[in-house]
Amino acid sequence: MVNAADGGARSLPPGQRQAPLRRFGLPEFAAVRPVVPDRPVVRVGGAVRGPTQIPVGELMALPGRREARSDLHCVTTWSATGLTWGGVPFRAVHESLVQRVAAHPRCSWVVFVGLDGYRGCLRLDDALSEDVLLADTLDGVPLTVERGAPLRLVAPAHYGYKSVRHVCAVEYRLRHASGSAGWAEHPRGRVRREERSRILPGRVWRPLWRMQVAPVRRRYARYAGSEWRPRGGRYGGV
Ligand SMILES: Nc1nc2c(c(=O)[nH]1)N[C@H]1C(S)=C(S)[C@@H](COP(=O)(O)O)O[C@H]1N2
Ligand SMILES: [Mo]
Repeated sequence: MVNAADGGARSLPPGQRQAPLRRFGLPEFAAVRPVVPDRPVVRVGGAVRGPTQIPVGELMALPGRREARSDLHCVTTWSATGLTWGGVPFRAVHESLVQRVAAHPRCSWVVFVGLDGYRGCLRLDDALSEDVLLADTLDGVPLTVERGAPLRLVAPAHYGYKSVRHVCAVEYRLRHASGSAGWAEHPRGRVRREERSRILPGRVWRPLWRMQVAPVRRRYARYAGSEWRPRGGRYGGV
C-alpha cells in the first residue's frame, strides 16, 4: 500500500501540522526506557482459552510481509509524513493466532501492550484493516529502541496513541478497555473523523493539545538517544 499523502502540508488531515518524527508520547512514559530482550516474544492473552507466547522472529516470518508508506498523526496536532514501515499485517498475525489461542468468538477489541507498560486499545475490525502492520523496520532499517523496537504497531488511519511501540503483548477483549491515555482518548481515534477524544468535537481539542507539544517535546528531549538517562517516572528510580 502506498498512501495518497505526498508529504505536502495540503494533504494533512484537519488540524494537523507537519513535523519530523521524534520520540513522543504521554509525559509519564518519557523516562521509561524499555530493555529489549535478545529473543523478544509477544504474549497473546485476554479472552482466550489458551494464552501463549510467540517469538517475534516467528511472527515476522508469517506470509504477507510488506513495506508500506504512511503518515503518523499525533492527537496533539503534529504529523510525521512519508514513513516507510516494514512488517507483517496484524491481520496475518491474527489469522494465524486466533485458532491457536481459541479466542472468544465475541472478541471485538484488541489491546497492544508495550515493554514500557504503555497500552493502546483498538476495535478489532480497525486493527484487521489491510494497512495495520506490526512493523520491525522503518525506512528499511531495523527499529531502534527509540523508534519502538522490537516491534511497533502502525495504524495509520488512527491517532498516534493507538500505534503502540515496543509491542510485547496482544490481548483480545470482549469490550473496549481504556488505553494509557485514559479519558483523553477516543475508543476508535479515527483521524479522518477527527476522533481526538470521546468528549467534545475534535476541533475543540486542537488548540488545547497544541499547547502540550512544546513541553512534552522538551521532556522527551531530556531522555533522547544516548542522553536517555531514565530517572523517576512511572517505574520509579529505574
Ligand atoms: N510504548 C509506547 N508506545 C507509544 C507511546 C508511548 O508512550 N509508549 N506513545 C504514543 C503516542 S501518543 C504517539 S503520538 C506515538 C509517537 O511515536 P514516536 O515516538 O515514534 O514519535 O507513539 C505512540 N505509542
Ligand atoms: Mo500522540
